[in-house]
Amino acid sequence: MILNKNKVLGLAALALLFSMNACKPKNAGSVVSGDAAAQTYVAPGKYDEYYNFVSGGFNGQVSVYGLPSGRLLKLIPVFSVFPENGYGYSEETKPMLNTSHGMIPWDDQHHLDLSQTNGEIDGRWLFANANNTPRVARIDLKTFHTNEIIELPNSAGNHSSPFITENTEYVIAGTRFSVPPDDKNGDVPINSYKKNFKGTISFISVDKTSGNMDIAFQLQCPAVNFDLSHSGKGVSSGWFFFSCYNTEQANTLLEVNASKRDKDFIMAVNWKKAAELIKAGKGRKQAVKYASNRYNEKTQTATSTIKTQVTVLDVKDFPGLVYFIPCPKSPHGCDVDPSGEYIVGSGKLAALVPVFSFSKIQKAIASKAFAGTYDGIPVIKYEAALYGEVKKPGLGPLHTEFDDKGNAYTTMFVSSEIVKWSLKDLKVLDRHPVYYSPGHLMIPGGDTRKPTGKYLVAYNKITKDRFLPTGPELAQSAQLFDISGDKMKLLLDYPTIGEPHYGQAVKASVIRDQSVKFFKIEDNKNPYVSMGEGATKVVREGKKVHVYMTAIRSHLTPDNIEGIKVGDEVYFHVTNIEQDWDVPHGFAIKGAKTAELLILPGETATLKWLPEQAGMYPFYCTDFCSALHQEMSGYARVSPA
Ligand code: CUK
Ligand code: CUA
Repeated sequence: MILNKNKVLGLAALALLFSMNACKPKNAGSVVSGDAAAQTYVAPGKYDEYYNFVSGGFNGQVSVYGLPSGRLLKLIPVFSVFPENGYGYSEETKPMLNTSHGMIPWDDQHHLDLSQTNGEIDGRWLFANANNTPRVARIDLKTFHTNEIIELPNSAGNHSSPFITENTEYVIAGTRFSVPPDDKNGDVPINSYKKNFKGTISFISVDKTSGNMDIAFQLQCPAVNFDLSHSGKGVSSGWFFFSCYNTEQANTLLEVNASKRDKDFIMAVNWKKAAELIKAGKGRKQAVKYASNRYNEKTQTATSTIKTQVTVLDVKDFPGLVYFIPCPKSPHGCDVDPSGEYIVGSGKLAALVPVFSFSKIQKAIASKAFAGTYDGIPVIKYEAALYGEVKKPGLGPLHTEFDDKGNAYTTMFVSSEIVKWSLKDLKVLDRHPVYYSPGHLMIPGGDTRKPTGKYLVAYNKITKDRFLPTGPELAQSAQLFDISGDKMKLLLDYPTIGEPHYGQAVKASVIRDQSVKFFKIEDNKNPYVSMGEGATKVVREGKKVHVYMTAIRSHLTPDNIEGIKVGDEVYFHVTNIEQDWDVPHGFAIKGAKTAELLILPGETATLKWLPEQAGMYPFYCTDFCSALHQEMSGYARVSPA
């Protein structure tokens, strides 16, 4: 890396603009009044009104909160191993984290989208992206289990993902880093970017009944960075919109290279047309390698399959498929209003928020109001697509959501505030400081056809001086606002887990009553299930020792195991034969280099153990499950080989 003096100065200026503490709100100490407490108080024994799913960022998980209380309900392990319940450690769940690079125990999780029917949240599934090793996960909202993870070839930095179409026809994922396609030699000079690198958008189909995902097709695009996206809806049904930065196609993203253009792009994709072209056989087959991992709730076992082909459409070969719309400057958020008519681009280095009109875009296409082409793709004239600009909204606009009254709310990262503005006349109506530097915000249903208008949550990057200090590392935070009146009202601060990027929320009633309380033991098709204590056994197959074990209050059966030798591979297949809600049992054994198991009623989970030294190894239940929990233990004897 070679820096000249101008580049260093340019970088310093950018760093200053984005320095997290540059703009601390003036009334940083503001206190909310007593009725805010009443509005967020959920009495003991009462349920919250909303489920709120929040991305975990660099912890790779998804957390579930209740709103308006801000109470943490659960952490759903998705892309990272979770020693607390053995996710990624148990034999049943290990395949979920398989990729074409082998097993990966971590990722960076940014965005969530709830499945929709007719543009409304239907409460079936939650989709989550992994940024680092590109993947999309599907979480089943009956069990809150990660049921599927699919890897994305031709991608790197799966950031513009996973945003879904109105009827969950597709989960859509745009690559943040353009890379040489997987079937080309990727071992090329980095500065051959313009020649060898490509941007890719994946269309992942979702089976209407099972939810099973597969890559339906991919669009090969110019080498820009896709940052965020949202589906068209209503009038813009069948279209998808992506924010693109680094339209300079610079191979070093130092500010002088990647942010020198005054405008980058929103890319509009006619996905219905793309699907028709694929159906008509216009795609080309490309050799790739990607993992498709599914967890089967019946066999309670995950399997991983490596797939070897995708169908690709080169967008430049199909006129009418995609268009670029200039958007100032390094756009981040790309949000579509409930009617589908307005597309909001948030240029994080711009001092305005451009709002594009879908009907004007259609007219511009029909009348060829183009300002040239970009890598063979028509660029619509800015003015021809523009509905208007929100002037002086604040500094560092990032993300926008919508309420049910025609208002939009945009986060201002640099000036640390939420700005409410009217979609009709683009006038700023209200602004409220947040503490500090908000990334995304979320209104329940705020990216769907039917937003609610009661709450808004800001997800902030900086919390210093808001909570008790905990050393150099502080939790990031969420702030709950009441948006039912003309002015936003701050109700509650609460810490989050990992880095919250995006969130989703839905009325609790949509999900609550479908929740599985326990698994029926007679439905358990795990090949290593023990249907009762009488079915437990220890079976040796060469070096493998299978311990079929049951757990029920308050014993593990068998609890004395002899005959294990150093060098054996021991598999503890533990079945929790309880048939009641909320009675998990745990399983851990001394010296195990994996994790514990947490086994839910009716479930079987397997811990693999490789004893390396002769000796006596106690094992026990880790979850205080009854008055005799401490008695729920046993011994495994290991003899020399
Ligand atoms: S990004 Cu995190 S603040 Cu990954 Cu959606 Cu904008
Ligand atoms: Cu089972 Cu403690």
